[in-house]
Amino acid sequence: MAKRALLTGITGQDGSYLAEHLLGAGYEVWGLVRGQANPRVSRVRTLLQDVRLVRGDLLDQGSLISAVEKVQPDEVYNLGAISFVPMSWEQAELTAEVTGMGVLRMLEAIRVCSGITASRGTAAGQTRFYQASSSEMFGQVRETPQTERTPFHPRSPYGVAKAYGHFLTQNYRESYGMFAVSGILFNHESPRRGAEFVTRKVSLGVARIKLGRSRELRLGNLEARRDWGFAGDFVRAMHLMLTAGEPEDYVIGTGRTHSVRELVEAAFGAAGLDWERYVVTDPGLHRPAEVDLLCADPKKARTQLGWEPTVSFEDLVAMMVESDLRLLAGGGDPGQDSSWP
Ligand code: NAP
Ligand code: G4F
Repeated sequence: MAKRALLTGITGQDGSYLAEHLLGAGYEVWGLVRGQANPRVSRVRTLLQDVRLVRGDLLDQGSLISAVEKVQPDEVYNLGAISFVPMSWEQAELTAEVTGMGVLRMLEAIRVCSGITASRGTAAGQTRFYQASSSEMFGQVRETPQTERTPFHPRSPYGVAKAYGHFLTQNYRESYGMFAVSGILFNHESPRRGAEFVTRKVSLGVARIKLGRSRELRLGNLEARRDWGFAGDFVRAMHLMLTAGEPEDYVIGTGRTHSVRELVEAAFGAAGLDWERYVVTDPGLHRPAEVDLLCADPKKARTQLGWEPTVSFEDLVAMMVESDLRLLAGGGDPGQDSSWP
Protein backbone atom coordinates (compact mmCIF):
# COMPACT_ATOMS: atom_id res chain seq x y z
CA MET A 1 0.00 0.00 0.00
CA ALA A 2 1.23 3.53 -0.80
CA LYS A 3 2.60 5.53 2.13
CA ARG A 4 0.43 8.48 3.15
CA ALA A 5 1.86 11.97 3.77
CA LEU A 6 0.01 14.95 5.24
CA LEU A 7 1.47 18.40 4.49
CA THR A 8 0.59 21.69 6.13
CA GLY A 9 1.57 24.69 3.99
CA ILE A 10 0.52 22.95 0.75
CA THR A 11 -0.34 26.32 -0.85
CA GLY A 12 3.17 27.65 -0.21
CA GLN A 13 6.43 27.34 -2.14
CA ASP A 14 7.81 24.31 -0.30
CA GLY A 15 4.42 22.56 -0.13
CA SER A 16 4.20 22.50 -3.93
CA TYR A 17 7.72 21.13 -4.47
CA LEU A 18 7.44 18.59 -1.65
CA ALA A 19 4.06 17.36 -2.91
CA GLU A 20 5.53 16.81 -6.39
CA HIS A 21 8.52 15.01 -4.92
CA LEU A 22 6.41 12.69 -2.75
CA LEU A 23 3.91 11.96 -5.55
CA GLY A 24 6.91 11.03 -7.71
CA ALA A 25 8.05 8.65 -4.96
CA GLY A 26 4.65 6.89 -5.01
CA TYR A 27 3.08 8.53 -1.93
CA GLU A 28 -0.58 9.34 -1.41
CA VAL A 29 -0.28 13.06 -0.65
CA TRP A 30 -2.76 15.06 1.43
CA GLY A 31 -2.62 18.84 1.86
CA LEU A 32 -4.15 20.72 4.79
CA VAL A 33 -6.01 23.81 3.55
CA ARG A 34 -7.63 26.55 5.59
CA GLY A 35 -10.27 29.22 5.20
CA GLN A 36 -13.64 29.44 3.59
CA ALA A 37 -12.74 30.74 0.13
CA ASN A 38 -8.94 30.76 0.14
CA PRO A 39 -7.89 31.75 -3.44
CA ARG A 40 -4.62 29.81 -3.15
CA VAL A 41 -6.56 26.55 -2.69
CA SER A 42 -8.01 26.72 -6.20
CA ARG A 43 -4.45 27.16 -7.51
CA VAL A 44 -3.42 23.97 -5.70
CA ARG A 45 -6.42 22.14 -7.19
CA THR A 46 -5.24 23.19 -10.68
CA LEU A 47 -1.48 22.72 -10.31
CA LEU A 48 -1.38 19.70 -7.99
CA GLN A 49 -4.33 17.67 -9.21
CA ASP A 50 -3.18 14.42 -7.56
CA VAL A 51 -3.01 15.97 -4.10
CA ARG A 52 -6.03 15.28 -1.89
CA LEU A 53 -7.19 18.13 0.33
CA VAL A 54 -8.35 18.10 3.94
CA ARG A 55 -9.56 21.15 5.85
CA GLY A 56 -7.79 22.39 8.95
CA ASP A 57 -5.97 25.31 10.52
CA LEU A 58 -2.86 25.42 12.71
CA LEU A 59 -4.86 27.74 15.01
CA ASP A 60 -7.51 25.09 15.64
CA GLN A 61 -6.56 21.97 17.64
CA GLY A 62 -9.78 20.07 16.88
CA SER A 63 -9.38 20.53 13.14
CA LEU A 64 -5.87 19.05 13.24
CA ILE A 65 -7.06 16.02 15.23
CA SER A 66 -9.86 15.49 12.68
CA ALA A 67 -7.40 15.79 9.78
CA VAL A 68 -4.96 13.28 11.30
CA GLU A 69 -7.84 10.89 12.12
CA LYS A 70 -9.10 11.11 8.55
CA VAL A 71 -5.78 10.79 6.71
CA GLN A 72 -4.01 8.35 9.09
CA PRO A 73 -0.66 9.62 7.77
CA ASP A 74 2.63 7.73 7.91
CA GLU A 75 4.42 11.09 7.68
CA VAL A 76 3.40 14.66 8.60
CA TYR A 77 5.40 17.62 7.20
CA ASN A 78 4.60 20.81 9.12
CA LEU A 79 5.41 23.56 6.60
CA GLY A 80 2.56 25.93 7.52
CA ALA A 81 3.62 29.20 9.16
CA ILE A 82 3.52 32.96 9.06
CA SER A 83 6.84 32.84 7.20
CA PHE A 84 7.56 36.46 6.24
CA VAL A 85 9.89 37.92 8.87
CA PRO A 86 8.71 41.61 8.69
CA MET A 87 5.11 40.51 9.26
CA SER A 88 6.19 38.94 12.54
CA TRP A 89 6.86 42.39 14.06
CA GLU A 90 3.49 43.71 12.86
CA GLN A 91 1.53 40.63 13.99
CA ALA A 92 3.72 39.11 16.69
CA GLU A 93 0.91 37.35 18.54
CA LEU A 94 -0.48 35.73 15.38
CA THR A 95 3.05 34.64 14.47
CA ALA A 96 3.49 33.04 17.90
CA GLU A 97 0.13 31.25 17.52
CA VAL A 98 0.65 29.91 13.98
CA THR A 99 4.43 29.51 13.69
CA GLY A 100 5.03 28.51 17.32
CA MET A 101 1.88 27.10 18.95
CA GLY A 102 0.84 25.51 15.63
CA VAL A 103 3.72 23.06 16.11
CA LEU A 104 2.40 22.08 19.54
CA ARG A 105 -1.11 21.57 18.14
CA MET A 106 0.12 19.35 15.31
CA LEU A 107 2.34 17.27 17.60
CA GLU A 108 -0.59 16.88 20.02
CA ALA A 109 -2.90 15.80 17.18
CA ILE A 110 -0.43 13.05 16.25
CA ARG A 111 0.13 12.05 19.89
CA VAL A 112 -3.58 11.87 20.72
CA CYS A 113 -4.53 10.01 17.51
CA SER A 114 -1.70 7.50 18.03
CA GLY A 115 -2.55 6.95 21.71
CA ILE A 116 0.99 7.90 22.77
CA THR A 117 1.60 8.66 26.46
CA ALA A 118 4.83 9.23 28.38
CA SER A 119 4.61 5.79 30.03
CA ARG A 120 3.44 3.85 26.96
CA GLY A 121 5.74 5.59 24.46
CA THR A 122 5.65 5.21 20.68
CA ALA A 123 5.12 1.93 18.88
CA ALA A 124 6.86 1.08 15.61
CA GLY A 125 4.99 2.26 12.53
CA GLN A 126 3.51 5.37 14.16
CA THR A 127 3.31 8.72 12.36
CA ARG A 128 6.64 10.47 11.74
CA PHE A 129 6.81 14.28 12.08
CA TYR A 130 8.90 16.87 10.22
CA GLN A 131 9.16 20.45 11.53
CA ALA A 132 10.22 23.29 9.20
CA SER A 133 12.82 24.96 11.43
CA SER A 134 14.75 27.94 10.14
CA SER A 135 18.23 29.47 10.04
CA GLU A 136 16.49 32.62 11.38
CA MET A 137 16.86 30.93 14.79
CA PHE A 138 20.64 31.58 14.60
CA GLY A 139 19.88 35.31 14.21
CA GLN A 140 22.86 37.24 15.57
CA VAL A 141 25.18 34.38 14.80
CA ARG A 142 27.63 33.08 17.41
CA GLU A 143 29.85 31.35 14.81
CA THR A 144 30.18 30.96 11.03
CA PRO A 145 29.36 28.64 9.36
CA GLN A 146 26.35 27.54 11.45
CA THR A 147 25.95 23.87 12.40
CA GLU A 148 23.40 21.78 14.32
CA ARG A 149 25.29 22.75 17.50
CA THR A 150 25.44 26.54 16.97
CA PRO A 151 23.45 28.33 19.75
CA PHE A 152 20.34 30.28 18.80
CA HIS A 153 19.95 34.07 19.13
CA PRO A 154 16.77 34.89 17.17
CA ARG A 155 16.30 38.51 16.06
CA SER A 156 12.58 38.57 15.15
CA PRO A 157 9.30 37.33 16.66
CA TYR A 158 9.33 34.84 13.75
CA GLY A 159 12.75 33.49 14.79
CA VAL A 160 11.61 33.22 18.42
CA ALA A 161 8.46 31.31 17.39
CA LYS A 162 10.55 28.94 15.23
CA ALA A 163 12.92 28.32 18.15
CA TYR A 164 9.92 27.31 20.30
CA GLY A 165 8.72 24.87 17.60
CA HIS A 166 12.24 23.50 17.23
CA PHE A 167 12.74 22.78 20.93
CA LEU A 168 9.22 21.39 21.25
CA THR A 169 9.84 18.92 18.43
CA GLN A 170 13.03 17.81 20.19
CA ASN A 171 11.09 17.55 23.45
CA TYR A 172 8.37 15.29 21.96
CA ARG A 173 11.11 13.06 20.59
CA GLU A 174 12.72 12.83 24.04
CA SER A 175 9.48 12.67 26.09
CA TYR A 176 7.42 10.28 23.99
CA GLY A 177 9.99 8.56 21.77
CA MET A 178 8.27 10.01 18.71
CA PHE A 179 10.06 10.06 15.35
CA ALA A 180 9.99 13.87 15.29
CA VAL A 181 12.74 15.84 13.52
CA SER A 182 13.57 19.42 12.54
CA GLY A 183 15.29 20.54 9.38
CA ILE A 184 17.12 23.81 10.05
CA LEU A 185 16.74 25.15 6.54
CA PHE A 186 18.60 28.16 5.19
CA ASN A 187 16.93 30.44 2.62
CA HIS A 188 15.65 28.56 -0.41
CA GLU A 189 14.03 30.14 -3.41
CA SER A 190 12.45 29.37 -6.78
CA PRO A 191 10.15 30.84 -9.41
CA ARG A 192 7.32 29.88 -7.00
CA ARG A 193 8.71 32.04 -4.16
CA GLY A 194 6.30 34.60 -2.65
CA ALA A 195 6.67 38.06 -4.22
CA GLU A 196 7.41 39.65 -0.81
CA PHE A 197 10.75 37.85 -0.28
CA VAL A 198 13.85 39.64 -1.56
CA THR A 199 14.91 37.19 -4.32
CA ARG A 200 11.49 37.25 -5.98
CA LYS A 201 11.06 40.98 -5.38
CA VAL A 202 14.32 41.42 -7.29
CA SER A 203 13.53 38.95 -10.12
CA LEU A 204 10.09 40.53 -10.64
CA GLY A 205 11.60 44.03 -10.43
CA VAL A 206 14.22 43.17 -13.06
CA ALA A 207 11.56 41.70 -15.37
CA ARG A 208 9.33 44.80 -15.01
CA ILE A 209 12.27 47.13 -15.77
CA LYS A 210 13.45 45.01 -18.72
CA LEU A 211 9.94 45.07 -20.22
CA GLY A 212 9.67 48.84 -19.70
CA ARG A 213 6.94 48.63 -17.03
CA SER A 214 8.97 50.14 -14.22
CA ARG A 215 11.94 52.48 -13.82
CA GLU A 216 13.28 51.63 -10.37
CA LEU A 217 13.44 48.95 -7.69
CA ARG A 218 13.31 50.06 -4.03
CA LEU A 219 15.15 47.83 -1.55
CA GLY A 220 16.25 47.88 2.09
CA ASN A 221 19.54 46.58 3.47
CA LEU A 222 21.89 45.55 0.64
CA GLU A 223 24.65 44.36 3.00
CA ALA A 224 22.77 41.43 4.62
CA ARG A 225 24.19 38.06 3.60
CA ARG A 226 22.21 34.86 3.07
CA ASP A 227 22.95 31.27 2.07
CA TRP A 228 20.48 30.97 -0.85
CA GLY A 229 19.64 27.58 -2.42
CA PHE A 230 16.97 26.09 -4.68
CA ALA A 231 13.70 24.96 -3.01
CA GLY A 232 13.47 21.83 -5.19
CA ASP A 233 16.76 20.60 -3.68
CA PHE A 234 15.69 21.39 -0.12
CA VAL A 235 12.44 19.39 -0.13
CA ARG A 236 14.46 16.26 -1.02
CA ALA A 237 16.33 16.79 2.26
CA MET A 238 13.03 16.89 4.21
CA HIS A 239 12.03 13.51 2.80
CA LEU A 240 15.47 12.01 3.47
CA MET A 241 15.28 13.14 7.11
CA LEU A 242 11.89 11.56 7.65
CA THR A 243 12.85 8.24 6.08
CA ALA A 244 16.24 7.97 7.84
CA GLY A 245 16.99 5.18 10.31
CA GLU A 246 17.17 7.52 13.33
CA PRO A 247 15.30 10.75 14.14
CA GLU A 248 17.86 13.57 14.06
CA ASP A 249 17.94 17.30 13.27
CA TYR A 250 19.93 18.58 10.28
CA VAL A 251 21.20 21.89 8.92
CA ILE A 252 20.33 22.24 5.22
CA GLY A 253 22.06 24.91 3.13
CA THR A 254 24.61 25.30 0.34
CA GLY A 255 27.58 26.46 2.45
CA ARG A 256 27.94 29.60 0.30
CA THR A 257 26.88 33.10 1.31
CA HIS A 258 26.08 36.16 -0.83
CA SER A 259 24.97 39.70 -0.02
CA VAL A 260 21.70 41.23 -1.24
CA ARG A 261 23.94 43.55 -3.31
CA GLU A 262 25.48 40.50 -5.05
CA LEU A 263 21.98 39.10 -5.63
CA VAL A 264 20.92 42.35 -7.26
CA GLU A 265 24.05 42.50 -9.40
CA ALA A 266 23.54 38.90 -10.61
CA ALA A 267 19.80 39.38 -11.33
CA PHE A 268 20.18 42.62 -13.33
CA GLY A 269 23.21 41.08 -15.06
CA ALA A 270 21.13 38.06 -16.11
CA ALA A 271 18.84 40.48 -18.01
CA GLY A 272 21.76 42.50 -19.44
CA LEU A 273 21.08 45.52 -17.18
CA ASP A 274 23.32 47.64 -14.93
CA TRP A 275 21.72 47.49 -11.44
CA GLU A 276 23.19 50.81 -10.28
CA ARG A 277 20.95 52.68 -12.75
CA TYR A 278 17.74 51.27 -11.23
CA VAL A 279 18.13 50.26 -7.57
CA VAL A 280 17.13 52.82 -4.93
CA THR A 281 17.86 52.06 -1.29
CA ASP A 282 15.17 53.08 1.18
CA PRO A 283 16.00 53.21 4.93
CA GLY A 284 12.26 52.75 5.56
CA LEU A 285 12.64 49.17 4.32
CA HIS A 286 15.24 48.25 6.98
CA ARG A 287 14.14 45.90 9.79
CA PRO A 288 14.01 46.70 13.53
CA ALA A 289 16.70 44.04 14.09
CA GLU A 290 18.60 42.47 11.20
CA VAL A 291 20.19 39.06 10.69
CA ASP A 292 23.47 40.14 9.10
CA LEU A 293 25.06 36.89 8.03
CA LEU A 294 23.85 33.34 7.46
CA CYS A 295 26.03 30.56 6.08
CA ALA A 296 25.35 26.85 6.57
CA ASP A 297 27.70 24.01 7.31
CA PRO A 298 25.69 21.13 5.74
CA LYS A 299 28.36 18.46 6.46
CA LYS A 300 26.08 16.29 8.60
CA ALA A 301 23.37 16.15 5.89
CA ARG A 302 25.99 15.35 3.27
CA THR A 303 27.63 12.54 5.23
CA GLN A 304 24.57 11.00 6.95
CA LEU A 305 21.82 11.58 4.38
CA GLY A 306 23.89 11.79 1.19
CA TRP A 307 22.17 15.14 0.45
CA GLU A 308 23.78 17.64 -1.94
CA PRO A 309 22.38 20.83 -3.49
CA THR A 310 22.38 20.75 -7.32
CA VAL A 311 21.64 24.38 -8.29
CA SER A 312 24.25 27.15 -7.87
CA PHE A 313 23.41 30.70 -6.73
CA GLU A 314 24.08 32.07 -10.22
CA ASP A 315 21.84 29.46 -11.91
CA LEU A 316 19.09 30.01 -9.32
CA VAL A 317 19.06 33.77 -9.92
CA ALA A 318 19.06 33.30 -13.71
CA MET A 319 16.24 30.71 -13.42
CA MET A 320 14.09 33.18 -11.44
CA VAL A 321 14.75 36.15 -13.74
CA GLU A 322 14.03 34.09 -16.88
CA SER A 323 10.85 32.70 -15.35
CA ASP A 324 9.58 36.19 -14.41
CA LEU A 325 10.43 37.58 -17.83
CA ARG A 326 8.28 34.80 -19.38
CA LEU A 327 5.52 35.31 -16.80
CA LEU A 328 5.26 39.05 -17.35
CA ALA A 329 5.62 38.82 -21.14
CA GLY A 330 2.70 36.36 -21.05
CA GLY A 331 0.51 38.85 -19.19
CA GLY A 332 0.92 37.53 -15.61
CA ASP A 333 2.16 39.56 -12.63
CA PRO A 334 1.62 38.60 -8.97
CA GLY A 335 1.90 42.27 -7.93
CA GLN A 336 3.72 43.54 -4.85
CA ASP A 337 2.94 45.45 -1.69
CA SER A 338 5.66 48.10 -1.82
CA SER A 339 5.28 49.00 1.86
CA TRP A 340 6.72 45.68 3.11
CA PRO A 341 10.36 45.83 4.17
P1 NAP B 1 5.21 30.08 2.34
O1 NAP B 1 5.32 29.99 0.86
O2 NAP B 1 5.07 31.43 2.97
O3 NAP B 1 3.97 29.18 2.81
C1 NAP B 1 3.44 29.26 4.10
C2 NAP B 1 2.27 28.32 4.20
O4 NAP B 1 1.73 28.39 5.53
C3 NAP B 1 1.11 28.63 3.24
O5 NAP B 1 0.70 27.45 2.61
C4 NAP B 1 0.01 29.13 4.18
O6 NAP B 1 -1.30 28.81 3.75
C5 NAP B 1 0.32 28.32 5.44
N1 NAP B 1 -0.34 28.87 6.62
C6 NAP B 1 -0.32 30.15 7.07
N2 NAP B 1 -1.11 30.27 8.16
C7 NAP B 1 -1.64 29.03 8.40
C8 NAP B 1 -2.54 28.52 9.36
N3 NAP B 1 -3.06 29.29 10.31
N4 NAP B 1 -2.86 27.21 9.31
C9 NAP B 1 -2.35 26.40 8.34
N5 NAP B 1 -1.49 26.84 7.38
C10 NAP B 1 -1.15 28.14 7.41
O7 NAP B 1 6.47 29.38 3.03
P2 NAP B 1 7.61 28.43 2.39
O8 NAP B 1 8.70 29.27 1.85
O9 NAP B 1 6.96 27.40 1.56
O10 NAP B 1 8.20 27.77 3.72
C11 NAP B 1 7.64 26.58 4.27
C12 NAP B 1 8.02 26.49 5.74
O11 NAP B 1 9.43 26.47 5.89
C13 NAP B 1 7.53 27.65 6.61
O12 NAP B 1 7.23 27.12 7.88
C14 NAP B 1 8.75 28.56 6.71
O13 NAP B 1 8.68 29.34 7.88
C15 NAP B 1 9.85 27.53 6.74
N6 NAP B 1 11.15 27.96 6.21
C16 NAP B 1 11.23 28.49 4.96
C17 NAP B 1 12.47 28.86 4.45
C18 NAP B 1 12.59 29.43 3.05
O14 NAP B 1 13.65 30.00 2.76
N7 NAP B 1 11.59 29.27 2.19
C19 NAP B 1 13.63 28.64 5.22
C20 NAP B 1 13.50 28.08 6.49
C21 NAP B 1 12.26 27.72 6.98
P3 NAP B 1 -2.35 29.90 3.18
O15 NAP B 1 -2.22 29.84 1.69
O16 NAP B 1 -3.65 29.35 3.65
O17 NAP B 1 -1.98 31.23 3.74
O1 G4F C 1 13.98 37.39 1.50
P1 G4F C 1 13.83 37.82 2.91
O2 G4F C 1 12.58 38.52 3.28
O3 G4F C 1 14.09 36.52 3.78
P2 G4F C 1 14.51 36.27 5.31
O4 G4F C 1 14.13 37.39 6.18
O5 G4F C 1 15.94 35.87 5.32
O6 G4F C 1 13.58 35.04 5.70
C1 G4F C 1 13.41 33.92 4.83
O7 G4F C 1 14.41 32.96 5.12
C2 G4F C 1 14.32 32.38 6.44
C3 G4F C 1 15.48 31.39 6.56
O8 G4F C 1 16.64 32.05 6.97
C4 G4F C 1 12.98 31.71 6.58
F1 G4F C 1 12.89 31.10 7.78
C5 G4F C 1 11.87 32.74 6.42
O9 G4F C 1 10.60 32.09 6.50
C6 G4F C 1 12.01 33.39 5.03
O10 G4F C 1 11.75 32.38 4.06
O11 G4F C 1 15.04 38.80 3.31
C7 G4F C 1 16.40 38.45 3.10
C8 G4F C 1 17.31 39.65 3.38
C9 G4F C 1 17.04 40.35 4.72
O12 G4F C 1 18.27 40.58 5.35
C10 G4F C 1 16.40 41.66 4.35
O13 G4F C 1 16.67 42.74 5.25
O14 G4F C 1 17.05 40.64 2.37
C11 G4F C 1 17.05 41.91 3.00
N1 G4F C 1 16.30 42.85 2.16
C12 G4F C 1 16.79 44.01 1.65
N2 G4F C 1 15.82 44.67 0.99
C13 G4F C 1 14.99 42.75 1.83
C14 G4F C 1 14.69 43.90 1.09
N3 G4F C 1 14.07 41.80 2.09
C15 G4F C 1 12.82 41.97 1.59
N4 G4F C 1 11.90 41.01 1.80
N5 G4F C 1 12.47 43.11 0.88
C16 G4F C 1 13.37 44.11 0.61
O15 G4F C 1 13.05 45.11 -0.01
